[in-house]
Amino acid sequence: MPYKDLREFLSRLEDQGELLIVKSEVNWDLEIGAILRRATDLGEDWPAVQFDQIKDYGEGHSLVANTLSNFRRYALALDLPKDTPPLEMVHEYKERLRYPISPRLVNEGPCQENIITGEQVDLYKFPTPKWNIRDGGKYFGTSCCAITKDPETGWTNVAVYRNIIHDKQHLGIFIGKTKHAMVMSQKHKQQNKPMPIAITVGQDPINLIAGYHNAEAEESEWEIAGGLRKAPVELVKCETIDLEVPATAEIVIEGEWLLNELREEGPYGEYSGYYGGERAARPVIRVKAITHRNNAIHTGSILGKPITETHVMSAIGHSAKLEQVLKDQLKLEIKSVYSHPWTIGHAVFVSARRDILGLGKRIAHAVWGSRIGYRKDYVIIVGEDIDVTNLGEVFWAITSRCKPDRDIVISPNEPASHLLTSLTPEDRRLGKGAHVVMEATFPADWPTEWVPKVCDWGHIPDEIKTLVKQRWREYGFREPPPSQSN
Ligand SMILES: Cc1cc2nc3c(=O)[nH]c(=O)nc-3n(C[C@H](O)[C@H](O)[C@H](O)COP(=O)(O)O)c2cc1C
Ligand SMILES: [Mn+2]
Repeated sequence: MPYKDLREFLSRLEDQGELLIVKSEVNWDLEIGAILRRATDLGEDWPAVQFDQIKDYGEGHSLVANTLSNFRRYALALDLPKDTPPLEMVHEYKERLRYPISPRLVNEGPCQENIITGEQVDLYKFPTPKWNIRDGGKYFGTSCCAITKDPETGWTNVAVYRNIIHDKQHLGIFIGKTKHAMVMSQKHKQQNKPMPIAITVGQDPINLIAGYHNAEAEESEWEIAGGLRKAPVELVKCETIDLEVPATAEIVIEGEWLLNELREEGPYGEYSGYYGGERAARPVIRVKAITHRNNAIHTGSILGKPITETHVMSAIGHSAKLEQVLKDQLKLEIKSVYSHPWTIGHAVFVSARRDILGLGKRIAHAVWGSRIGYRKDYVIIVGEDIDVTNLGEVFWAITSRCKPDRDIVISPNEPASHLLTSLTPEDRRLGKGAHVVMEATFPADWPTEWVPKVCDWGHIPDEIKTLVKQRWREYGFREPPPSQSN
């Protein structure tokens, strides 16, 4: 990897014109959030942003956001050329999943250049924005990794769960029932022991990608991070708890997840594009120590309406994991898998052969049977000729090949995310939703003569294609970019 930590990655972004450093003073109270929202809504051409002067904080307190919110920056994080098309990134990610690398324990790291313990701990010393107007408070952890250990097996989990600041020494945590740290916390509770938890803020982007990865139980995301960066993640031991954290993290919270305390948390502008996780009593972390690098860089992730960082991350990471399940593990005859960023990680488009009876349903059941796929509420099957990264082509396939009463099957009472906004509040609480499979391919049992012929550039005879391409400039057109000149 050409970068070893967040700082080197930021230099790389700057060299590539993918980072804007704002030197003017900005207000943590809604202004930073609004700047990032505008840059997000204006489209993918906008850079990641580093704020160096934040009101009430002064020198030496920077905050960076939107580092992975477009495909170019995601490609740079994977050390690929920045114009790598999404499906190539999916394949590369899936390939790297085959070679996990264990983390390496080192004696010291810059994340412990400063150590604050006991009464000195004050979460408000770090520039945490109030991101959105309806947020239930200041969210310290948005682009963060929570590290926990299973008390029975010693398995280490790494995942991104949001953290609100309750007071100087307490954070709240918002976490789904099936998430690994939640399962581990219940085991700690049974043993009547508060759960040690470390939260790192400001890290190598690969660690964030790995924290977002839907690893299986007993599988450590550190090994996946090692595979993705093709080198081990270097970890150091925490000062006050029995956990290890990345040596180059900017800020590390060392704490314990309390057994018998809940505090009101939420809502927050969520990845669904709406405020989500309405105010309710949720688990609390008591902060025992904060360690940080000199001039620590705080990172944040603005979510909300697509396309934000999580949508880019789900488009590549979820698609890679699903492709691994469908193609490599189950050997289903599929071409491509894509969870388009505008589907907020709740749909998957799969292109596959049309003529294998029952293949579409098998794909859907396989998706729903997997950990990564059980909340892919919409499985849409298209033919091999459809580009699954192109929403227009997918909708063309649906409207031209899918007969609703024949090709759409709805499965009620399926597990659903508690953030799914199409559900009633009661069903959200229960996690009760529905799934649908839409087969947007002409039926497998149709004889070939029934299958309509597509009328596009592809059906033009080769000699006429060659003639037209040769004379293209003579007609007065300019050459199309290489990616479109088939
Ligand atoms: C920026 C960002 C914020 C996230 N916030 C939360 C959250 O607050 N709660 C949650 O349960 N999952 C959240 N997630 C999703 C989890 O990180 C993801 O599902 C992860 O795979 C869970 O890991 P686990 O399987 O080890 O539990 C977030 C992801 C990202 C990228
Ligand atoms: Mn996990």
